[in-house]
Amino acid sequence: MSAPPDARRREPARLSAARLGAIRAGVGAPPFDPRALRTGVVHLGIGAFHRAHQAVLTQDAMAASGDDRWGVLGVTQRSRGVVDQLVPQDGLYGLLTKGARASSLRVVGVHTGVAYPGDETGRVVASIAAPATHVVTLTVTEKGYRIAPDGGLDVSDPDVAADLAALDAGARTATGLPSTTPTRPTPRLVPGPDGPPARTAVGLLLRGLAARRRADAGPLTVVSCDNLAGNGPVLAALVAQALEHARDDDLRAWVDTSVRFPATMVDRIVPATTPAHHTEAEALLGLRDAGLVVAEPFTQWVVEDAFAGPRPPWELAGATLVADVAPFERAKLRILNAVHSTLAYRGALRGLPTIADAVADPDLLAAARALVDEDVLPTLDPPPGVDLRAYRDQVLDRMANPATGHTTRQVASDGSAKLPQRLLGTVRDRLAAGAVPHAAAATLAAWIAYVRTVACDGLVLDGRAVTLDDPRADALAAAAAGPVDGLADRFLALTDVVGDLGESHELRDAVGAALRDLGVR
Ligand code: CS2
Repeated sequence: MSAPPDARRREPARLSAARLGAIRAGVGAPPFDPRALRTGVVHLGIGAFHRAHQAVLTQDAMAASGDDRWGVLGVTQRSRGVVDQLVPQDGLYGLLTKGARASSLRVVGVHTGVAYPGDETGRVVASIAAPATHVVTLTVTEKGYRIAPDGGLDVSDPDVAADLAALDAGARTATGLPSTTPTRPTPRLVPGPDGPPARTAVGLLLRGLAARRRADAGPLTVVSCDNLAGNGPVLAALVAQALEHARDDDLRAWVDTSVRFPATMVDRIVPATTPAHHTEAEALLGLRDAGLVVAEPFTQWVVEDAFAGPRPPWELAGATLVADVAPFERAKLRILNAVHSTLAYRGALRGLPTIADAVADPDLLAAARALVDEDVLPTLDPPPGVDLRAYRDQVLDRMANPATGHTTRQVASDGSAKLPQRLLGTVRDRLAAGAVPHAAAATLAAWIAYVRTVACDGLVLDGRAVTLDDPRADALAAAAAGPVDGLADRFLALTDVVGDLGESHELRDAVGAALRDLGVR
């Protein structure tokens, strides 16, 4: 005889709008009815970082202002996974904040929908083109921009090529003839909501912008929230390049006058959500939550005050609107993100699973401080009101928080896309100033040693094998293999990662020496 249902351990019900009333006391519930929100923002890249950062500030801004126009259509370009997590929950999810001493949970409810363009490009394009939408935000990670070695759009990337080929398909549909006759630069029709799925963020944006212009839906602001140096201008240039392919002067002119791409600096440490986080959050919430995200308490958003039209009042939620983001962004990338990478590679090489473990290792802490003090600080102008040494200490303190469980393997991923943004500018500036950047070279060496260890010897952290998680994994593994003599040179010959830095024999020597110091053989 089977046990009566009540005697079995029952799974808690799943978080959803209908169960908002069941959220336990002590857990922050959305301070408004999420079902009543209107959509004013489209966000590309609805991963954990967005959910723990811009989404929270948007919720707080709406709560503080009573302005309910800023619900967010979240778009996931990588897989349908987030759709399956969030749609059954009506877009609701928990944010578990892990301070060094205390945790807290709140429920975020700003997403009016979640879409995967593989299935629903049309819905996303139509939403970007809707008059009520005024802002598109992006967190697609460094590699999501598909930047070529020359800084432009990587047209050799198959997904970029597919998105550009969709323009040709559009032209054929429009005229009944192929548009490839070289002597006749007819505009290519950018496909509308009915076109094939867009595969890249820039491809999707191009489609959305063209549809918005066709719909005469008014100006739009596109806000990159990724860790790219000059993220706004970089994205503007990539879109401009995609527009060249469309050969549509009217569209180009409209984008020039009606679309703005402000720069931003975003900051919050968001570790991957683990089963232990789910257990902890479920005990607090009393509901199952497949969309849970985790973050440290600190959060910061500095946004260039250059919008084409209305925007959420993010300053009411703690965002700082400034005329020039560059000094903030540069300091954050060169200090926080570069220190993170140093600790991740060196920590992983010592078998340390978390960033907090790495900060607690006196040698690694010294290496992180040396990087900042010797090589980074001489390249920075302090942002207004910021003491960069105090900022360095605050950053190290945040990283020492053991409660987040932020792993070295997570930060170590995608080095070939991250290091050009966070480290190589420092190297370039130091070399230009006639200095040999030994500490920055040591970080490059730690990356190379990490790649070699993972690709050639195998590395196990916390009982799990590490894989080489990088868009250029094959090229990196090829450079890592072979004799240790010439290892630095082989990596510094990867011009699509390091540009022309390999021409500096001082740098090659410094990286070679640092590899020897790390005991690479
Ligand atoms: C980290 C960042 O994974 C990484 O590369 O350096 O995600 C970092 O945690 C954030 O930029 C903090 O704002």
